[in-house]
Amino acid sequence: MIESWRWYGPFDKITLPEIRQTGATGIVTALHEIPYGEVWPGDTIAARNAEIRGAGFDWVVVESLPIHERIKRGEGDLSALFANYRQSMANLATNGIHTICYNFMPLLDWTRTDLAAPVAGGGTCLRFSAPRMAAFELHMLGRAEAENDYPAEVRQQAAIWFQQSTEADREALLHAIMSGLPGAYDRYDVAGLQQALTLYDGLTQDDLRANYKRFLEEVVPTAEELGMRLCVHPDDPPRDILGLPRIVSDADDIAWIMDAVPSRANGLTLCSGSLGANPANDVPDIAATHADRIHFAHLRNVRKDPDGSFEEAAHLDGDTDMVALIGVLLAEQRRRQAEGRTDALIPMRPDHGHELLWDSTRGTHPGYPLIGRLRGLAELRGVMRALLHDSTR
Ligand code: DNO
Repeated sequence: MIESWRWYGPFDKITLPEIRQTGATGIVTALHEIPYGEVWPGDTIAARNAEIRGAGFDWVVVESLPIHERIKRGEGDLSALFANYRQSMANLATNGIHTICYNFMPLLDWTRTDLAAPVAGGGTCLRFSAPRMAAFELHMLGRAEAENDYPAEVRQQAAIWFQQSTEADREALLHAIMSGLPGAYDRYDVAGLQQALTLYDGLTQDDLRANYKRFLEEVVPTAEELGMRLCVHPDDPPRDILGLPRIVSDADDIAWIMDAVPSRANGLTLCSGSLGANPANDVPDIAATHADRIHFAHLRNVRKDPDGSFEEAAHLDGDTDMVALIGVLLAEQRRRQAEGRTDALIPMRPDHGHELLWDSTRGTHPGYPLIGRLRGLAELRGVMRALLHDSTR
């Protein structure tokens, strides 16, 4: 697999020379500064690519070329947005970049309720607490329908948390939830979020699926012509949230997407952490089912609680059998190599990591510290090397 590392570009607190020391060879990044829906200009892509290559890496995956919210809502004349997406793809292909990760979550990207939950032995991790999320939805946002989304015990704990919470606790909860909003510029307060949610009123899962299929039909033929691989990132967490429908959460959802436009260019980012947060998901099994459509892997682990809460475990701990999963991905690579494919190697990155040692002094993006991810990469590398070694004996 191609060992890669997510770099947020020139504003990332972690520099490319530092990333070199992790042993990663691929960079995963995006032109984060370009507003959603606008074309990524060829010369801007070329300049970023030159910076990455100059530091000794390949830009192996774009994460993400984001999809404008109007496409997700199916709102108005979308032809210019589709054309812009295709143009960005063409500009990337011209620069030799052929793999694009994106998601189809309405409004939100990833969601956590705690950005620095303590880990036994020291360090911190990202955590999703169902009671805190329920407290936010029911008591801070005032979304009455959320009553139906949480079991009675969770609602009860939510009420207790809210009653005991201080202003600062509630601020921290809002901050944690808002940290997962995709755009660097969209950060809502409670009133702003209520307002933003009204744009999605009445949007059902079926509507979202129809809008998604339309997007795929608009862009996948171009991806095929350009020799590109699109790979959707699963929902995180894999469940409806804030009353917003989600359609990339489980095995059935992924089967639907793969069938909606049956082309290799319509592929999957196998994110073991996102899928692993749903107890119904057998991640190695999902990977095996869709192996030939996996173009990128996010490897991380979660430990789940019965109430729907989960936290990010160390990469080889937690509920997902990481060794089995890597075994599936390596078998798929061997299959591709046997076909003589030049794109046989699947880029992987250690997804997220605990904040360890002096990580907390660096002010990096939540989930993206240097030492925690370096530990994750080193552990995953060990598994990959051991399995590869076994398969060649
Ligand atoms: C979080 C990431 C996601 C991912 C996007 C892909 O850490 O895995 O933000 O990049 O959902 O579009």
